[in-house]
Amino acid sequence: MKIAIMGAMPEEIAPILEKVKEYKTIEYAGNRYYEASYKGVELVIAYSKIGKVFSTLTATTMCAYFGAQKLLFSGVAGAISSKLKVGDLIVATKLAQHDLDISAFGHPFGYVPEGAVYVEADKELIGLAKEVAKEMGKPLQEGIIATGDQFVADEKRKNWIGKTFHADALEMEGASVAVVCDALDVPFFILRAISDAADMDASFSFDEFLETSAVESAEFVMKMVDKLVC
Ligand code: 3QA
Repeated sequence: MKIAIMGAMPEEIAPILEKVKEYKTIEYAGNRYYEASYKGVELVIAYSKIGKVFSTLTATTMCAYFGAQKLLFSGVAGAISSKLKVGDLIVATKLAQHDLDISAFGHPFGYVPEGAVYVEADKELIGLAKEVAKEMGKPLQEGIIATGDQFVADEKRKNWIGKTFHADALEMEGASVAVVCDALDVPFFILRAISDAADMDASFSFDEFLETSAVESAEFVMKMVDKLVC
């Protein structure tokens, strides 16, 4: 089995590379991919760079070029739900693109013809995550994640996204990764640890908590890999 572990920023995959210790670096399409063998399974690890376009490229490469059969995303997110505080973990049940807008033609936000507003994540992987959370004694929230090419640092924008998509958290890569995996029939899982509240203090909070929250998420994802292996 080959499993892809993806992040958007170097900080999001650093704890994973630390854990696998030995890996081979492959350059492809302007990015670095790290191949490792871990407890008998093959891993391909990469950060895409920020946003929907780069994450689409990386997710596609991991699945279509490297042949990953499952994709686990690990990273940080801005909270929309007041139940999510810095460091808390959220797993996406489904994802939407909050900045995809042809509403001028009467279509709902996030929708384009032949697409869908939401892409659903793999239920088995979410089930596995619940087991992991229980074993670790860590609270894990489930919810809708909204994705767009925008670092949201504005209460009004955040509330609009929350209301329009019933979203609990927001980030910049999940929904594009979801579209790729759905199209290529690769089960996927998007996990995020909260780094900020997407409000006027978001950039400061993000800078302060990026590393620690990225570690929270990465540790959980590696526990998922351990479970998938046995
Ligand atoms: C944005 C990162 C991108 O990969 C999405 C973090 C956390 N809080 C968010 C928010 N709005 C949107 N997304 C997020 N990730 C970081 S840009 C700063 C880069 O600094 C999730 C996320 N409020 C680089 C150094 O200058």
